[in-house]
Amino acid sequence: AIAYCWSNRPRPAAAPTVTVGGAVATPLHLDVAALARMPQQRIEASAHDVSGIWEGVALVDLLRAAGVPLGEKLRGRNLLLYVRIGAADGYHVVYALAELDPGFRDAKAILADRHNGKPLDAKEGPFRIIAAGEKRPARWVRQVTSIDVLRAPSE
Ligand SMILES: Nc1nc2c(c(=O)[nH]1)N[C@H]1C(S)=C(S)[C@@H](COP(=O)(O)O)O[C@H]1N2
Ligand SMILES: [Mo]
Repeated sequence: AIAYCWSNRPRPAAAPTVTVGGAVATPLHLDVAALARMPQQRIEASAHDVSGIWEGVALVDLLRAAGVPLGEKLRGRNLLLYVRIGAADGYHVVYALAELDPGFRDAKAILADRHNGKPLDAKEGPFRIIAAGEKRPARWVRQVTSIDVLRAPSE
């Protein structure tokens, strides 16, 4: 006789992912392993009572991989593009695309998966945005699930 119900067996949860979508040429679904294959950046940052060293992938590298216009292509109507970061708790913030392009300004923003050398804990991670130059940590979104490129209306 079958001693257990197959569908009730415990199984590992799906690996957490971040999606890069919206007005992109190539939507992406990234897990920790996919992010680990990309160039890694490190930001030491502090804003109010949030501080430490975070490591992860530059947002601009994720956006480039998704085919978002950057560098010389970030002009005219493309300056209406913005990047909305969404989190598991429903929190959302935006960065203008130009804020994230080092061809435009000193921009250092990462999708971090490590804080002070360890994977992010459940409250913070597994993925968090950390941007250098912020005086308040309100856009350091914890528990990131989505990165969407959108265009503000021009009137
Ligand atoms: N997902 C998510 N991220 C968030 C917030 C939030 O409510 N949800 N609050 C922001 C604000 S307003 C602050 S001050 C910092 C607080 O960071 P901490 O929780 O690491 O102290 O997280 C930011 N990131
Ligand atoms: Mo805050």
